[in-house]
Amino acid sequence: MPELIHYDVRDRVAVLTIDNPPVNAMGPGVLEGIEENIARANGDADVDAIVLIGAGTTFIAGADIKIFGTLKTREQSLARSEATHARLKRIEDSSKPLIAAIHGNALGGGLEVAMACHYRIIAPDARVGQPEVMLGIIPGAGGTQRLPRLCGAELAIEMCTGGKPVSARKAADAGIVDNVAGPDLLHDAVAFATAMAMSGEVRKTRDLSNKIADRDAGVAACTAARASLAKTARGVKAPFKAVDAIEGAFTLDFEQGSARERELFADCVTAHESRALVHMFFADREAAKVPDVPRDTPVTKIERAAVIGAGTMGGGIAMAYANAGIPVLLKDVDGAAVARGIATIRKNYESTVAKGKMTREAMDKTMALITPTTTYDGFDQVDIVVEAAFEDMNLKKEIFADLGRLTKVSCILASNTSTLDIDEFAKASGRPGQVIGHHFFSPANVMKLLEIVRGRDTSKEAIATSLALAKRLGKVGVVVGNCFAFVANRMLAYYMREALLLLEEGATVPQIDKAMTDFGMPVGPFGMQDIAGIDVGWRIRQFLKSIGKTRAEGPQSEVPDRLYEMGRYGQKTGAGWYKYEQGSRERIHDPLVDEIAAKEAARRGIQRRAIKDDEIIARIMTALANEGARILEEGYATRASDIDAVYCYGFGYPRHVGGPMFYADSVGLPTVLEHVQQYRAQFGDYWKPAPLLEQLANEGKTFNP
Ligand code: 3H9
Repeated sequence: MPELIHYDVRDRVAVLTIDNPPVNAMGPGVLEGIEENIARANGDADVDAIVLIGAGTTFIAGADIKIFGTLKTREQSLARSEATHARLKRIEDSSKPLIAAIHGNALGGGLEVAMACHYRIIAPDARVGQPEVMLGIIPGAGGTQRLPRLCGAELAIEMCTGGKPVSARKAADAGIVDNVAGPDLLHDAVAFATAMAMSGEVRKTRDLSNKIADRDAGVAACTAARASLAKTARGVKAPFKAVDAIEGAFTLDFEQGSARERELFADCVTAHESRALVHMFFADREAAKVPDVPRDTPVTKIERAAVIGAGTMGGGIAMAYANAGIPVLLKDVDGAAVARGIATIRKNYESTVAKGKMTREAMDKTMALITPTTTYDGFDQVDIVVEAAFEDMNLKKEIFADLGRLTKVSCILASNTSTLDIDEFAKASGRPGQVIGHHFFSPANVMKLLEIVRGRDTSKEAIATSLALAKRLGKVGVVVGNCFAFVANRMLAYYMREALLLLEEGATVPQIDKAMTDFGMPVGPFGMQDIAGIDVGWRIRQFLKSIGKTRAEGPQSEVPDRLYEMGRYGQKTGAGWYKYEQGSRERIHDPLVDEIAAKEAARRGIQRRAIKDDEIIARIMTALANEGARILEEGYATRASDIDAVYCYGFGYPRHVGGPMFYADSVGLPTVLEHVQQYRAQFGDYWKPAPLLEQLANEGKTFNP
């Protein structure tokens, strides 16, 4: 087994270097090794003080997240947390001064180890945080007790409930760390350790009382935090548990507070919320791995980009590039179209500035990266072009033929199409290896999903470059195959089909939307269409009709067509699935829509009935899982967790539920299969079970291994 902790002595300071690539997570042997080496240093006559530092790019990224999957029971979780608490206490009991030297990240258990050291010094660009809530848990190694003792209630609550790391400067100002180092962290840490050895001072965080002295203020901060979380943390429990644990720092002594933290930690680890969020943590990272595209595949460096089409999507894509600091040409057919696009972009940035989320200076700098144009001048210099023109095959073929001639050979030619076959324009470009789908989601500068569509001839380099670029743009890139509507919209079609059929069968628009928002979706299917525009959906249906396709198998509800014919396009026309008062986005139930649905139901011979919320969730989720299974067996997604990532980041499916495939796994595939069979008997053959679903259910397996 490789040595996880290296022991060196420099100027009578023992330097313990944690070496567990890639992020020094606290896997088996790490914490044990730290403890053993601290004991060694304490017994080493040539050592006066100890520095704990990480090898590679980071200090410690926390507990090894894979371990949580092995904790099957509350007792096992409790035992794990107890063992870690005891070990950190022994570490804190070092009689020689112990200094954590933090670079990169000290996250979760990593910060908890650092806080069990007597002092902390940090590199200027490093960050510290307690991101456990992102995994559905709370700090389980004393973080909720030591952090408030260093920085007080407010920041401890913010860090443990929000999960966002804080900068070195903020950590120093708040008292979480003692010193910000210069460019040579180890040098400064050794000097700091020497000074501490001379003073002979050993300061244990658990003995500090200054920042927790005001019990009433601490309790009041926790009460206020719970009230605020009740509005913002819908459907999740971990942030509330974190507050409960932090309150213990103010109302209990260290031992009792720690015991309470362990109990709350154990409650969280085995809950569905944590299982789902841990699944999503790995889903995000697995998505970047494409079996036949090795990690060392060469990538094109993207230094300049161009976007064709300055409409809503093109403008958003240009913003995504500019936000990542990449200069981008924004081309449209005439000056007026480009000017409109630029005006919209400016308006978007202005509103970010008005909300205080961006400075005007940063806005001006970012806007300056976007160059409007109506010609192909400069396209020979760019490393990538993203085409976001109208969904018209002939137009796209022309554009790709132009791009094939005008851009440099290494330039990636991406299309933001959501419905067309990218192999067609790949052919037209004459450079099919460079052509790839980059399907952004609206608003493209905000939504985190980038569906990377692999065509028949797309090169491995183009795929690897797209994945690296997605990360740079702050997106989760998921590589999918070139099937009709790709993965995200293909799944969405089944989600919408069921919502519309449920409406015809007797559920109401607000009922279906509420069932889905209670489930965790940010907005229900009808509210979402009112935002996107019912006219947009109508145009897509007309286009599909023209190429002889439908969005999803099964009956096609015509209720949306009736709304379109009435000019009810959604929020923008003051009416759609809901009514809206002038200038307001508040959704008001419109009985007229129920009447239209009832008429359509009568026309199709459907007997209307009262529908329970449970049926709404089960029907919609079963439709998603069954279609997901088809996508998997047809090979258009690499793994089930890729589909989970697509649905979470494309449409806001709740991460704490884990994505539609993970949800199906947690319901149990035999139950999902039973639902499909029952619906088939009740509604017709369009509810055919996907063979993969049948196979896995019969074998007692799950979509996600
Ligand atoms: C915790 O600490 C609980 C405690 O309170 C105590 C309980 C008793 N474990 O993200 P990247 C892998 S909970 C295992 O692409 P980056 C990751 O899967 C933990 N593996 O790199 C990937 O593997 P692969 C609290 C981990 O540079 C590789 O490392 N801590 C862990 O973009 C590279 O990761 C957190 O939640 C881990 N802890 O970002 C921090 N972390 O290459 C989680 C990473 O095979 N980590 N991996 O796909 C992060 O936020 C980011 O990884 C970090 C680096 C910012 C550190």
